Amino acid sequence: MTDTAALEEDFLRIVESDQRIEPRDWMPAGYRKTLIRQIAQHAHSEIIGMQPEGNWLTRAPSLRRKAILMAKVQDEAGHGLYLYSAAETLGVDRADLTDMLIEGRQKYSSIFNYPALTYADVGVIGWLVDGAAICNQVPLCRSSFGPYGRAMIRVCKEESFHQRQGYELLLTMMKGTDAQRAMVQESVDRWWWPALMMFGPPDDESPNSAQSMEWRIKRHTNDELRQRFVDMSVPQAEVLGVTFPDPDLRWNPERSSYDFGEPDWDEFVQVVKGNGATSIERIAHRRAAHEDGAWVRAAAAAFAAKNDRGAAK
Ligand code: BYC
Repeated sequence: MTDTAALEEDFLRIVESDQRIEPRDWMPAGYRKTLIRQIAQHAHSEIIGMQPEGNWLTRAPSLRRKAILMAKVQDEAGHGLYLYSAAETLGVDRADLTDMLIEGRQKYSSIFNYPALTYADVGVIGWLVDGAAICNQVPLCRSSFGPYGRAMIRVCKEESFHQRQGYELLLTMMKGTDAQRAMVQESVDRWWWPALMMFGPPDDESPNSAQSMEWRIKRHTNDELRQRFVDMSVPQAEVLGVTFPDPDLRWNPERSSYDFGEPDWDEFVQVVKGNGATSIERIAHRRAAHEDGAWVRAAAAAFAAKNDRGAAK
């Protein structure tokens, strides 16, 4: 057996016995590449994901709502940072990943290319977008790559709080006026299908799923998680008193699950290609924030260099 074959065998034994691969362990080049792609895309999503809600910080309807929203948006920044750190353990540099994002060479979640038009959107993003994220990310806590799985544990705890704050905001609005109830329903109508698209393309069009599942980076297919999310969300919508904009949505007693319609996959492809309603604005905003922060990075580097010189004396 060649050295590489022995290493590969050892790697698969670790993965298949549900132990963790750590940064210094040998790993196939494809495993490293897939993880960098997925973790970087995930980190970028957390950072770009601050924008739709961050947009409402100055217009929150009360001090209480403003404090909650500020905490949530800051949490998303934290998630981005844990994830960039996890990616760095694979030998990439966060600065390079940021460059790839702002140059359009790496993706971020399709969901953040839709605008947040009303304050109900803040609630619906918490309920459905963070809800979909939790559904997707809880299994990632058992991902075979140690730093990613461990980052996900903390992220999921915080996302659960985000989901509940969104639902609580919507429950409050639904107990309000007819106009507030209509605002919630209109928001649900806009976000439902994009939330379903967060899980990625259907299984038969998902090029990465099979290999990622074999390596236990992913634990479920895109369609399995989408179904789980639909089943979880319908009873919550009933309690809230809203409906989902899908005429094909109905309980299927044979499968003990809800049947549901097909998302518009052409729209998904367009959004992922950068043709979403807010795609240009999101990247332009991220680029401007990065450029505005150049002096902070330069000052931090100068400070660190000065300390290093002091330590060397
Ligand atoms: N949007 O083979 P597939 C949050 C890409 S942030 C854009 O199925 P995979 C939050 C995919 O990358 C939550 N692109 O891929 C933050 C691949 O591209 P390549 C973000 C998508 O990786 C702030 C191609 O399509 N969560 O919660 O096996 C405020 C083929 O897809 C999308 C994560 O990032 C998409 N929706 O599975 C509030 C979770 N879907 O090969 C909330 C971690 C697919 O051309 N990521 N693509 O580069 C994952 O679990 C997996 O990467 C996915 C896709 C399930 C998303």
